[in-house]
Amino acid sequence: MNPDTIFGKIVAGEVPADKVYETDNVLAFRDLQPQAPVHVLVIPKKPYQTAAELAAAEPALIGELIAAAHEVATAAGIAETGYRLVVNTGKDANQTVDHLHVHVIGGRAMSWPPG
Ligand code: DGP
Repeated sequence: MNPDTIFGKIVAGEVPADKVYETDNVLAFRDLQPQAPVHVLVIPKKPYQTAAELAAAEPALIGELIAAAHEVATAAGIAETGYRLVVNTGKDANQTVDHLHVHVIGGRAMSWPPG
């Protein structure tokens, strides 16, 4: 757990965010630096640092995050055209905020593999 991140402050309401989806356990808001027409971050409200940490503590919540990501994609109109879920984990993957976040990215064609 890492409660001292910018995303913890967004959950606490101390920093504003453009929220698009919220439940008791999950929050989704638009990324400040969008990489595609749709770019939303889906986070657990509890400040788990990684997906592995969350999976070990609350495995059902992983399912809630993925379901929330699909809700976000559906609401944004990209569920049919396709979208990418990305979880950057650790330094080499460029995780810059140590509060687990699932990127929901879509609205344009994307290449593979990522750089
Ligand atoms: P990552 O590299 O996977 O850790 O991505 C972190 C993302 O978080 C990055 O795309 C920019 C976004 N971000 C950082 N700070 C803020 C913020 O204060 N508000 C919002 N909405 N997004 C942020």
